[in-house]
Amino acid sequence: MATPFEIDNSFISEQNQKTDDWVEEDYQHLSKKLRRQNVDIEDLVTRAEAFRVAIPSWGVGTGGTRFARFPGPGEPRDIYEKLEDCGTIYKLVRSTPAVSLHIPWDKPEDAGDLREFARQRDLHFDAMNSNTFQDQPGQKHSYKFGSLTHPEKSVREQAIQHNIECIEVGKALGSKAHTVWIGDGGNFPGQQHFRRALERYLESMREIYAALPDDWRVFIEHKFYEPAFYSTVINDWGTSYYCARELGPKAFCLVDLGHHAPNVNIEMIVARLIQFGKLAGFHFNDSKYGDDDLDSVSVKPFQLFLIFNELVDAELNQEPHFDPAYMLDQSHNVTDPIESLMMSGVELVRAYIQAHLVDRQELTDAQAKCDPLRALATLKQAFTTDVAPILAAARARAGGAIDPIGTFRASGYRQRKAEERPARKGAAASGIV
Ligand code: LRH
Ligand code: MN
Repeated sequence: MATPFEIDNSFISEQNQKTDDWVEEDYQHLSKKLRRQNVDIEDLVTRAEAFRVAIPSWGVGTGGTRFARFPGPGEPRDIYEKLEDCGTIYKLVRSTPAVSLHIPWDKPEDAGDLREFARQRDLHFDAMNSNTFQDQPGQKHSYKFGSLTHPEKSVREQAIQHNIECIEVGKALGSKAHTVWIGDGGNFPGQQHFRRALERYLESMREIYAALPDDWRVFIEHKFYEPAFYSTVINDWGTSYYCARELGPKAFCLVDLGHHAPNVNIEMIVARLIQFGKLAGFHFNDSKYGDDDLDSVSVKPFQLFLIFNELVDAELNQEPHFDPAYMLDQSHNVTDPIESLMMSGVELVRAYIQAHLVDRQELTDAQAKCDPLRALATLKQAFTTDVAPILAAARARAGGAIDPIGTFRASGYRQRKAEERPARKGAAASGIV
C-alpha cells in the first residue's frame, strides 16, 4: 500500500519564504509599538508557542444537521485517517498536538498500535469522550429515555460500564481525563422527576468516579437543551458545579460555549468556576442561536477575548486548581474541516495573546476608582491590537506555516486524499451524523 501523502517540512519553509519579509516588517513595527507599553514582544511569542488546544477527532470529518450532511472529497474513513489529518493540522499551526477521541466512534482495535501511529505524527491523546446518546448495533438496552439517569437500573449499569470502558481505553492510549456529556432529559412536562433524575445521575457518576486512576480527572459537560427539548438533567453550570463538588477532587466542570442560552454571560461563569477551583476547561466553538457548533471566533470574537481575559488573569494570579484543558468542539458542515480547525487553532492563540496585552494595573485601578469607561477602554486596547505578526512568528519558529490555509491549499493535500480515500460503500467515518 502506497504511503499516505503528507505535507513535508521543506514545502512549508518554501511557502514561508514567500511571505517572510512582511512578517519581519510588521513584527518590528509591532515590537516598537509594544515597547512603548513596556511589553516585550518576545515574551508574547514564547507564550504563543506554548499555547495548546486539542482537536476533536469527530471534527476532521464533515459535520451535518438533521436535515443533511454533504460529505467533502477525501473524508477520513477511520481513526487512522483522522489522525493523519490531525497530524497535518499540527504540522501547519503548531498549537494542536493533542486529539480528543470519542468512543465507540474511535474505538481502536489495537490501542498500542494507534498510540504509536499518533506518536509518529507527534500527537498524543487528550480527554476521552463517552457516548450514551446513541444506541449501538446489538446494544442490549436503549438510551431512548436516558442513560446514567434512566429509571431502570439495568440501563444505568450499561451506561456506567461504557464509561468505565472508555477510561480503560484511555489508559492504554495515555489519556488523563474523561469527559461525560449526557443528553438525558425530557420532552414533556411530567416526563421526568427532576430531583430523582439528578440523584440517579450522581449515583451513576460515583461508580464512574471510582474507576478513575489517581492522576485522572473527570469533566462534567452541561448543556441547556438538545436532544431533550423540555428539560435536561445537567442543564447548567450550577448543576454541574454541585455534582463536581459532590463527586470529589477529581471532578471538574467543562464549559462548551454553545451549551448556553443566547446572551448568557459565559465569561462570568468561567470566573465563578475558576474561583471555586472547578474549571475543567473548554469545548470551544461559536454560535448565533443554539448549539450551532460553528467555527470558534466566527460570530462573537469579543466574547472569546473576554473569556481569555478571565483565564489570563487567573494564570497570572496562579489561582489554585487552575489547569484548564482547551479543546475545540465544532461541526464543519460547509467548509473543509482541516481549514476550519486550523483557523480556529490560530484564532484561539490570538485571543490568548490579546488577553496578555491587557494592562491589568490600569484595569484594576479603573475598577477601584469606579471608572467603567477607562476599564472598557483598557480591554478594548488589547482586543484591537493586531497580534498577527506574533502568531505568525510563533508558528514559523516552531516549524509551522506562516499562512496555514494558503500552504494547505498550495500542497494539494485534499486532492491527494480524495485519490487515496475512495468513499467506502455506506461507511462514512462515524461521527455526529
Ligand atoms: C454535545 C457535545 C459533546 C460531544 C458531542 C459531540 O453537544 O458538545 O461534547 O460529545 O457534542
Ligand atoms: Mn462539547
